[in-house]
Amino acid sequence: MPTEDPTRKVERLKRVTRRPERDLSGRVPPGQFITERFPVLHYGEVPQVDLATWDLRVFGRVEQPLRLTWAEVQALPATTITVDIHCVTRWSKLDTTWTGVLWRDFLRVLNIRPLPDATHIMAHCDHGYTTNIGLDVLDDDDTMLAWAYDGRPLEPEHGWPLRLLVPKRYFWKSAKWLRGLEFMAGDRPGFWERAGYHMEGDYWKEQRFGW
Ligand SMILES: Nc1nc2c(c(=O)[nH]1)N[C@H]1C(S)=C(S)[C@@H](COP(=O)(O)O)O[C@H]1N2
Ligand SMILES: [Mo]
Repeated sequence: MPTEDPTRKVERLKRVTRRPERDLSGRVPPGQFITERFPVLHYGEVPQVDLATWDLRVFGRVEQPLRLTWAEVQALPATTITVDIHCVTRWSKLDTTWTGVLWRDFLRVLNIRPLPDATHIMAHCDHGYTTNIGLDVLDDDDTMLAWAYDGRPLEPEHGWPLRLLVPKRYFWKSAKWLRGLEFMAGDRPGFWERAGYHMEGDYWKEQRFGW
């Protein structure tokens, strides 16, 4: 048996043992596994979109309803962020990079003022998909209306031309093919929430189902 001094051996092992490329501690919520792929998940068909007639409506409990064209959305201030995403079907993808307009910039630049009784939004999408999100959740520095992934326009199946990105919630809240933001007085279930998914969807609390 070679007789390497134990302390020296540990020091040598420390030098030759590769550190993990990224620190995963505190990043993978309970019951999730990491994938390098980018799964595509949605209900129904990928919509056919014509940017010439596309619009985004802001309505409900706001002082001034709005209708934005694609050109007007593109003129909004752009930010690029890198976040982890977590799907309720248990895949997580780390370090995904998105470009779009931050929620806070969206409200500020367009001077969107929710009425005092507004507490939640319903995101409305092409083909009728909906999901509900609290204004307190949206009021964060990583929520956005995203139009690019990895520096390129969204793929049609990932929500082109515009999707919501709500990184602090399970990914079903990140509505693809976004067409409307309805400000609501109180909460109301969206598409999956009506089917039994949780109203909040906080993955650190494993809020998968509403039972
Ligand atoms: N319009 C719309 N948005 C949607 C969905 C959908 O069915 N329709 N599915 C949600 C679900 S359940 C997930 S997990 C993510 C998947 O996004 P991805 O296909 O880009 O991975 O989109 C969410 N946004
Ligand atoms: Mo999902």
